[in-house]
Amino acid sequence: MPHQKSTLGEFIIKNQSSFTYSTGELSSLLNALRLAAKVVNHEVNKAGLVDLFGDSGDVNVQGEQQQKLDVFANKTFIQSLKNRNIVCGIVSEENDEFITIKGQDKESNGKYVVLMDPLDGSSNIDVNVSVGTIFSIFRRITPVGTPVEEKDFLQPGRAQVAAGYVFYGTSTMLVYTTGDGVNGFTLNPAIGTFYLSHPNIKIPKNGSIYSVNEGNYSHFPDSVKKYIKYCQEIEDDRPYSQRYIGSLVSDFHRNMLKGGIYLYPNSTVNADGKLRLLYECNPMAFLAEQAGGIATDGQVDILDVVPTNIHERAPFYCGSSSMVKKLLEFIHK
Ligand code: AHM
Ligand code: MG
Repeated sequence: MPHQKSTLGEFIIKNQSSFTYSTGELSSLLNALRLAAKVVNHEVNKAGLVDLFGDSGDVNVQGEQQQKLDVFANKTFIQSLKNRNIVCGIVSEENDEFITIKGQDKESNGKYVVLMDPLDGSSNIDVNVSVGTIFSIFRRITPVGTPVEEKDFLQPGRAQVAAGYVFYGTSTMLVYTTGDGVNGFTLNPAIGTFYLSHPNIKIPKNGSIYSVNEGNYSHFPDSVKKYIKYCQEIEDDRPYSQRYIGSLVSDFHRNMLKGGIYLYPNSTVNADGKLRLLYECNPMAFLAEQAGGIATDGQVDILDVVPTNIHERAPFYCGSSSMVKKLLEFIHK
């Protein structure tokens, strides 16, 4: 029999002992996410067959149309997390307010809070382009047994205990970190098991891809415009290739494996950019740093930003360390 790769379930258990004060609860939480990912994956893959494309008719807190699959993914992840008495609260892109979870004894006994974008890049669903789930996990700061409070969610990204994403693409992957490197697992759809396919991922120090919605160019800050022109110059290893899927998980994943920079700047139309700090930028920034890359809002590391609102946005520049440093030179000139 050929050598079998470790499964995600085995990997989670094996690494449990490396968490400080580990009691197995974080492992159980990760397993809840693993299960929900499989359910959502199944649904994403048959969306075209069962009338799951299109709008649900509802509008979320950002004023955007919610897609049917957004709603399904949101419900699935929330239910899976609720089933295990480990999480006391959830922030979701799809819910205006944070969700309080009470255990069977009606107390909020869970130790952790989860912040997530249950189906990111959802404008791509109807055209069969990859979408993803993004998650961020913190230990609560209020005492166990008391109701979860907003401040439990408003912690700087540096305090994350785990973060990751599920990538529903040509193959489905779950990529996550608990602060000890980044590991990627690919789903074998025939048997419904994630296998360790990308151990200890490192972002190449340099790359030749820049990813940005260049249609917004006229609205960008001058420094970012100049950096984009730099990427396009014929010099040394440039021009770089421009690759932009418009699905953060996919763009991030490609750049992490191949080397590159992702930019979603502030602009004259979006003063803080578009991406949400707590469930888009923070988890990606944790992964990027763990893989040897950099994530910044242009002034400070994303992980050091102190949030004041659960749905706040932040400019986001992330990827290969040399490329992000070069961009920062332009910003600070
Ligand atoms: P969403 O959460 O509404 O799906 O929006 C987030 C997405 C990211 O995945 C992607 O990187 C970005 O929005 C693309 O935005 P734009 O279409 O403005 O380039
Ligand atoms: Mg999103």
